[in-house]
Amino acid sequence: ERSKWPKETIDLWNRLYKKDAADIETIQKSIVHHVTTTLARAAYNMDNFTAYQAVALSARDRLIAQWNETQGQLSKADPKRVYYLSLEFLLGRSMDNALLNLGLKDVYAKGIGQLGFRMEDVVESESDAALGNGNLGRLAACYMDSLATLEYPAWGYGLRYNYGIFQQRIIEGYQAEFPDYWLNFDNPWELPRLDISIPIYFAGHVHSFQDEYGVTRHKWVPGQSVQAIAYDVPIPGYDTENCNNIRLWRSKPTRVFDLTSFNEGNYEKSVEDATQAEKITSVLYPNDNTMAGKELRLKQQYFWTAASLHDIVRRFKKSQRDWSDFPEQVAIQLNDTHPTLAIVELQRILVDEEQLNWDDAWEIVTRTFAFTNHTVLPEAMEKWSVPMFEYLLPRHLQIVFDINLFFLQKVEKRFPNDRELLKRMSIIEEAQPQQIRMAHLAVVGSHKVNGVAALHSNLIRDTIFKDFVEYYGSDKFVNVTNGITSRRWLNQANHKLSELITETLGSDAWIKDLDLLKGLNKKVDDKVFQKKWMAIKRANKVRLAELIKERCGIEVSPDALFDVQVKRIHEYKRQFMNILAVIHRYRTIKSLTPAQKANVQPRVVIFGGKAAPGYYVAKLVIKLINSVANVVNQDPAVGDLLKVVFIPDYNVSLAEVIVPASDISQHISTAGTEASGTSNMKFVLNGGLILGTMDGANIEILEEIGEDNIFIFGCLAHEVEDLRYAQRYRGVPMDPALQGVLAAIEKGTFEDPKIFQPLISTLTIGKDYYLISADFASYLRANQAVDAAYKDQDEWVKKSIRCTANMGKFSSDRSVKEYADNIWHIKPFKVVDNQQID
Ligand code: GPQ
Repeated sequence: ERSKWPKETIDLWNRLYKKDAADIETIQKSIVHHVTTTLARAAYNMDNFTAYQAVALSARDRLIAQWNETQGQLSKADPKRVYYLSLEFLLGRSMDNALLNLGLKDVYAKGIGQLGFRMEDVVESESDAALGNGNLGRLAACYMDSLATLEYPAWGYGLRYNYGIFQQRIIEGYQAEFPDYWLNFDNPWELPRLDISIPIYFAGHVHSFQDEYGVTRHKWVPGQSVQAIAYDVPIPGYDTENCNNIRLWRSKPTRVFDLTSFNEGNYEKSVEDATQAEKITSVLYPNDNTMAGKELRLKQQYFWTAASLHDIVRRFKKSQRDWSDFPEQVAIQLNDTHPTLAIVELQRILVDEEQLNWDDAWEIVTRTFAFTNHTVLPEAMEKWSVPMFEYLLPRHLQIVFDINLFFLQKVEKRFPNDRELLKRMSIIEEAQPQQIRMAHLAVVGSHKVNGVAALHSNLIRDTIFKDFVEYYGSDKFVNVTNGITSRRWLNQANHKLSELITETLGSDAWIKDLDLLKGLNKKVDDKVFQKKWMAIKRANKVRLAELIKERCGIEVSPDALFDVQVKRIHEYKRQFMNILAVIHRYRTIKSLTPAQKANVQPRVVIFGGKAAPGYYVAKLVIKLINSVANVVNQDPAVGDLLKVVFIPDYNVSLAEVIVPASDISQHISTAGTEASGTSNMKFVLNGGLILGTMDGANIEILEEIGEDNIFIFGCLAHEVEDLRYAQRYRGVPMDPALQGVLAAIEKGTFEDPKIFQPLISTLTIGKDYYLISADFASYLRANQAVDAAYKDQDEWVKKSIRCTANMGKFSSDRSVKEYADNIWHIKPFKVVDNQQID
């Protein structure tokens, strides 16, 4: 303990420990130092990648200093902290963000410039940290940025996968998946904590016994153990000394992994088991909005939640407080149901290890946890088969059954003689075999449950959690509309626009207070400002056009309307409907006279996104897009009037180029299916308009920016059920335009139609679950409205400015503050820059 250090030692330490100055020479020295020592390279042997590594290591030194300072001061003050448990953190690149948040972007650019490198090239040398599927993981990353910026004491907990989300290549129009071994080069953005190694157990059996007071107690006697090793990822806040942490766990074998094999003297089996241990954190499951049900995934979930809780409990115990204070010191947010086992694990620790009685323990547990739901899609609801669960976690299964028993007893008391209700609410689904419903467990074990946009939060109250709302009352079910960080999604990704905004508003305070963008409303009619605004949009489109040329070999005109749909490929997101409308547009153009063609608004339709490797229909959509692109892009009768592009391997850093370059982006899910969407916010923040349905956060975006600045079409969420019913039982005919499009595919306009038959059959009358036919006519009309509006560039630029100006609500700073005030009850803790120990 440093309080026991002799005074001379403390003085010596304080004399030696000085934070690096931020002048250009100090920065250059540190870069050169890292090139020649850490990286062991000679100056003449330096390329862009080496320059990136050296700048990263140099920035990392500063982050570590801030990290240490933050964590030291937090340990001492010991305020209530929030722990954000997420199986996915989709961080993307870190260097640019680290330099921005440290306030050193310009001086580093100058420094590396004088050493002969362009910062843009250096930035491009970093590959993405892609430990996530879609925007559930990106949301976690935005929230970590806001938590640090707002100086909240917060830690993220996740897994350090060896393989992130797969790399997508397009081969003959089909998606092919390749492993993303992102750790090929050292990762400068993590700090391995090889000393923090926590044993995690699996399998075995439960030993029940009477304690000295005659109370029946249970002890888990595990059959396997592995080690969880900590890797810390510093998360600097913007314009603050605070630096938070994401702790990612990596699995390693214990000296003796499988006790059974070892005891049986089966050496080969022991070695085999040891390699199994490393597999736990090997790969991120590539499913978005669907549940795979694999045993290894359950192992991942327990491994991660147990290691994280062990860490959290150890930190709490240092304070020597009473257990009843635990919820006063600790808030744990469950990002979807993936970490729900943490509820069971904490109950086990409190009852089996800390010897609390069940009810006191359960009170602590439920006051600690809160749960965010991200979907209502039935195929995404996590369920674990009881036999598999029992094999891996026998004691946890008992606890789940007890939680369920006590819960159902209370429900029965409140609503007697309603067996159907008990069956519906039970954590255990009576199937063959029985299934554990993780969403029910998460609701029962949490004090707050939130959806991620107003519509979605209402939907979960009315559908999947309806019975629970009646039982608990509606206060437990709240809304926190998602948000995005303005640092990455405007300041970094669209630096020129960001500079124009700062110049116009006379300050860069908007970066931390996004509502200040409202000031741009005054400039909507200012011709000079409009011109600058559009020039930046055009430059962003030129940049994207170059990228498209380079990656897809397709030439597109930056003067055309850029129409973008980039997101995971999913039936509910309806990329299929988009490409069907593109076919319609293609056929229409081909039917026009030259004079008529002169009136057509040229359009580039840009797609991007990954499909889960096992999602056959989604992969066929990618194939169809590429087949259509092949035909359309080469048709001289169409020329520049229509181009279709599928950009492969969509990821965060690609999004940073695509988002600022869109005129229109599409968010066209069947109403009621997209929980929120967050890319919709990114596009609009960058002055791109939305073509979308009344779904997720589109609705709230409309409310903020006004209905004249958004193109809305399609049925409403409350109409969906009737439409499906009508389709199924009243024989509503297929939309005629859609019929024409399908006929064109079936006649072989785009490759062998047999390929697309399984896709087309999803539209068979009565089976069109996502209502493409029902929405098709209004979708085509909305597309025409987009064309017409775009032709009037004088009005379009005003719409574009109004979009950006009114997006303040969608800052993740606002979201995080709502969580902090209403759910976590935590307060900011400002780290002071003292650099002295005492
Ligand atoms: N989301 Cl359940 C994912 O990205 N992955 C998932 O597995 C689930 C949800 C998304 C959701 O589809 C979007 O509507 C949300 O905006 C996003 O989570 C963040 O809440």
